[in-house]
Amino acid sequence: MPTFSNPVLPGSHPDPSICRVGEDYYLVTSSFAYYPGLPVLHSRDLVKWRPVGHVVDRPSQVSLSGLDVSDGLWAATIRHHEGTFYVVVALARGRQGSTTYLCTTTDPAGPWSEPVVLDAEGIDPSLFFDDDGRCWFTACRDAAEPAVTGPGELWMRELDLETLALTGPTYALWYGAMRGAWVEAPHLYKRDGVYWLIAAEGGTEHHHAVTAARADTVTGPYATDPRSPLLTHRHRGAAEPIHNVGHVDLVDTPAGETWAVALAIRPIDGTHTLGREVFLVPVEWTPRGPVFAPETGRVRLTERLPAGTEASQRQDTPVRYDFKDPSLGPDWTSLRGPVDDLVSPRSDGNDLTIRLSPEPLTSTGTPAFVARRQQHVRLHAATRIRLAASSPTQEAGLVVFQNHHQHATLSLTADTSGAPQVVLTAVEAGAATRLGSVPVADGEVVLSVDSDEAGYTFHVEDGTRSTLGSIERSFFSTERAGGFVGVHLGLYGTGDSGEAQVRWFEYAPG
Ligand code: 6LW
Repeated sequence: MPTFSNPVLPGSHPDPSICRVGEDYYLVTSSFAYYPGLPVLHSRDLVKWRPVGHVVDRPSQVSLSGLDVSDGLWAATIRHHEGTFYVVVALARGRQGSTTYLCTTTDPAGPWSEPVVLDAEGIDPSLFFDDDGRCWFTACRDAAEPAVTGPGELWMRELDLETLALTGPTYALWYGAMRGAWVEAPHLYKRDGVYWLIAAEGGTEHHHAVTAARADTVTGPYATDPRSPLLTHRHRGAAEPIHNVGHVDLVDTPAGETWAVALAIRPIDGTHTLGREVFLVPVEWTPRGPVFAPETGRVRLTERLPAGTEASQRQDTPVRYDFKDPSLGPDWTSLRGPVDDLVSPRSDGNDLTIRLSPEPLTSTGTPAFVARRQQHVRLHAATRIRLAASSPTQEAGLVVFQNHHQHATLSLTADTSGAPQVVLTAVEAGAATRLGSVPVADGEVVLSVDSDEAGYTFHVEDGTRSTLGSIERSFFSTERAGGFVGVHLGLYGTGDSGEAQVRWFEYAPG
């Protein structure tokens, strides 16, 4: 039987939402404080995905400034109705709560509209278009009753498609099957006349689970599907390679199958660094409701291909970015806003210029920083860079970035006498520790990092190769750093003045 490999989107791509138009699937994932925000990916077979754009690609749309890396754009839902694509998303601002936005477009590659603010409380908004063309908005919010931890109530209001405003009464739909905590990620589907409210419960970590309720009318009452949880790996032991399964969205294929996209992680010795990834799970609709992974009851690393698709596999090939194009391309992101004035390919097609900026990586502003997701635990990343630094306050180089409080830099800089050197620094909980340094020759150096299950080892090559040190893999894990994101690998420059030139950046899965 032809198979594919899960995850279909490795690396930090949490909270997937999917829709289909004809033969085309579109998927969005959370992007937090990374910019541009809300990547939109396209596929014809559910297995191979290509980034086509972002919902948020202009600073006028939303402000991410001042946010922690794991705040920002959370858990969007994408839907298509009569030629228009709709995305609803919550912008989380830590203790200051969240704002819900709606963006629309006729072309998912963009541009998407300026966002409309919806008068909606809570997170994880979703939309459901009923057969009569009415649109129903759902989300989760804190419940007054019963007392639970985190969001505990799924609620609904109609969305007026003319005014793009919520209208009419608010319906409290459901408090979850487990009534424990964090009933979230609601999506509504209709099958054979029955409305199915499918949600996540237990929180996005080990206890994550998919649960469901059903109703005969869209506004309820909803009754818990007693088979809940319908999908979870929380009962599976340490030998299970995939954990924290939940937050599903369902899509029907032209061949008549249903598949779910789910988030899950691949921990190693109890910690994960790549973030929450997208897994594809077969679903069968039965008279009793949806059955996830009907043959095995679990999400698998190797799964059968969707019916009607040709042999398909995600690509795990090395990439070398040589910055010949005027734009960096879809793999790269910055923090909280555009960095065109700080990090840009040179107009002559040679090199990427990084203008050093005083904004440190530990700030909640927009440092001179660009990065791409780490999508493979085993990996070699390298960059060829030059910087005429005259003091230790000028630095540029490679960064392994978990968040603004937790990262490591391998920087080309100068010592106090102005002689060039390369320094390895680990930042944990915002405090920096220098792990190693080595003098280097004037001119270009190659900075590199090798990552595997044990850790990250940092090298410099200036004619002679030196190893500056290693950091254990769990240092960069979500378990240690907290938050919701996976590691990004990138380039940065800090200082009051100066420019670094980057000849290339290489990402090679090993
Ligand atoms: C998201 C919520 C969650 O809004 O984490 O999966 C939040 N669980 O559904 C951020 O990704």
